[in-house]
Amino acid sequence: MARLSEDTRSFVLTGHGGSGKTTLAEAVLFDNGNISRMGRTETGNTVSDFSAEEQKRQISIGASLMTLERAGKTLFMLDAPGFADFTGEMSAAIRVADTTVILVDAVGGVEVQTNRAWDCAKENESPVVFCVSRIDRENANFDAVLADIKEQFTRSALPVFLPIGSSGVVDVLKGRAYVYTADGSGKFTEQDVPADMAEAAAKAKEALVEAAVEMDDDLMEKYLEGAAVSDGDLKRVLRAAIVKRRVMPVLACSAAMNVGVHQFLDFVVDYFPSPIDRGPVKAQKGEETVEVEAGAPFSALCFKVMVDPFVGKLSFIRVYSGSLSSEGASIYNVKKGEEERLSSFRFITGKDGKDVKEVIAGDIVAIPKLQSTKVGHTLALKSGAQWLFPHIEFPAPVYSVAVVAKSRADEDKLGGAIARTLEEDRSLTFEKNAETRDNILSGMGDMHIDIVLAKMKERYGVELDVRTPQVPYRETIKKTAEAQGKHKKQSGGHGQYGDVSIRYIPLERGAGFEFVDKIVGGAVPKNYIPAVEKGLREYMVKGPLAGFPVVDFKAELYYGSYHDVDSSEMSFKLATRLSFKKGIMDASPVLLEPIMNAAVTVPDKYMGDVMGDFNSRRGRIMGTESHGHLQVVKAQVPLAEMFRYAIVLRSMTSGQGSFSMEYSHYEEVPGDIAKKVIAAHKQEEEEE
Ligand SMILES: Nc1nc2c(ncn2[C@@H]2O[C@H](COP(=O)(O)OP(=O)(O)O)[C@@H](O)[C@H]2O)c(=O)[nH]1
Ligand SMILES: [Mg+2]
Repeated sequence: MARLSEDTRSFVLTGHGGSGKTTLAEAVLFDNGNISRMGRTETGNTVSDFSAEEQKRQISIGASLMTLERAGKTLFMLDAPGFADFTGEMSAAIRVADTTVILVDAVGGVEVQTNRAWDCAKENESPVVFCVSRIDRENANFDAVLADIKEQFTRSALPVFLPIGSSGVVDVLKGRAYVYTADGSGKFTEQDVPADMAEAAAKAKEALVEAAVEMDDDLMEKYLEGAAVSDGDLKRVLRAAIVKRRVMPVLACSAAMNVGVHQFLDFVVDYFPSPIDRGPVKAQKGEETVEVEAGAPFSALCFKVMVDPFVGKLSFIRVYSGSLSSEGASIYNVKKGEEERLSSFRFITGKDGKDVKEVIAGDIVAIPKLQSTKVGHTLALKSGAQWLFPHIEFPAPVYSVAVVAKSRADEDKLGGAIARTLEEDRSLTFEKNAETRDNILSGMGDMHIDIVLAKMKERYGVELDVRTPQVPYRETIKKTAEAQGKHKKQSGGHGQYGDVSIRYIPLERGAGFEFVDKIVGGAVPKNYIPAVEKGLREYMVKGPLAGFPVVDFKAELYYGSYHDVDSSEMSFKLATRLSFKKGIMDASPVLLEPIMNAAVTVPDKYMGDVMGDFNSRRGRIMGTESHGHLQVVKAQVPLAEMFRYAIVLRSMTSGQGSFSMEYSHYEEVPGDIAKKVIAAHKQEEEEE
């Protein structure tokens, strides 16, 4: 029987690292009968954390997909990583799933990554379901966490499950209790709500009814007149309220003890929106914004690419409209305007896949061996839809290292290995810095970079050494100076003669370089003037102060002399060099360094530490903002002080801080520090 979009449910498990997402995914698979025993993150045998690096580090690194059948529905469950280093994987998964489940630890409450997941769901207008997790832990406090969620995020967070200690949950909608055996088998009995919870359960249901009836005027009127709301009506309006983010249900579970997971799954089936409930998706057709309905011709978005050493490349797509059979021989990449051979569609569960003949709107599947399709590309049929879904944005990297191949053999393999790694990991960038000549690998943190390097070694046999990148310092001048340069050589035969006088004038920051010809009366013949300018452009790449590019100055060529026979372009270039060196050194040269805009998000209690630390890094605090009990500190800080900041921030805040950073401008390096940089550079030159 053909599947229907109404019967698909896609959701992503998000939350802070360690809140129990991967364990919940495992329990879901176990309770649904997909696996016969539950793996654990610690023992590296969960379905979701299947890569070698995930098993070694006992954390999720990539968003993994699991597909299951439940009560006639097809469920696509994504397990997103919770560490800040892998935020990009999380945001791509939130983008394509129809519901965002945010796990909040029953002891820890709202943490930094919880906040990120919330922000990202909001940006994507994604329905949100909270799940208070690990309720079996000592000091677990459902009420306190609920209050925290309400205060930090939204008053629309309304409990649907109430934990019965750590032994079960009350479903307040059904008015029933589900009490589990203590052996972790997931066996439970349905019971009456315990007497001491009856009042709380009734109140919670009342709050849900009150919020949900607002979705239907007639129903609300009846309700206000005192009529009871039928179960059928309540389900309908509550579903509508969830899609519209008017109600954000709060569930509870202990995945490790397998408590409440059956009820979680039932709630997914009954209340999570289908793609039809979510409604049309915005796309761009030429200049025009269009709304893509599920019934429109086939279209899909690639949100993840994974290179499996055995299977090869897998492109993960979310289908937004229409349907497509794998018997159609090709698929069309709208972004690139290229057709690709379509081999098969695969339903994915962890590292395993199963071929499916047809995909429909709402499906999340993988396609093996697509060549040119990258993350963010829209797929369709050549004869069909020609719109583009908005590109998937990834956060800008905040941690950089310079990499050097260990051997010649490593160097030869580097290019190919990097290209393949970049394709899989959109939070990673690789570029050669034109000024420092460093090969810079940038990512979201030191853990991210470590993992990338480990993968490159394991998969492609490429070993790289890592260094702190060099700061791309620059040089400039602070006052005007004039300098003559005279090059004269009489060593038998043809002589050499060039003579220029140049004025060096400071320009404002960011102005670059300007050359002005002020020669009158042919003191320097017209045909030699280009050689002077060319010489300046060549020499300014390596300034006389410390060998860094000289910027933001004007050079006025105002006088000179020549020799009828001995002058040449080369002589004038050499004369220019003499003038340049002397002129720049006489014009109060200074070093400039790149200044970054940094924004750090931390819980209140770390704010003082963060600000103090910025002071010790020559930072300037530009302002602070508060979001609940999180504070955002904005500062301008020299790049030279920020290379290891990701590590510093983590240890300063026990992993609860996150930050972003972008280039702002160049500024003068303070004298004492400049002296050190210049001395270090001189020493390097002597050693060479
Ligand atoms: N006490 C308790 N521990 C749990 C529970 N779920 C997961 N854990 C443990 O918490 C740690 C992190 O779990 P994991 O599922 O990897 O968290 P994730 O980072 O959110 O995917 C692991 O040591 C799990 O065994 C739970 O329900 N109760
Ligand atoms: Mg995990």
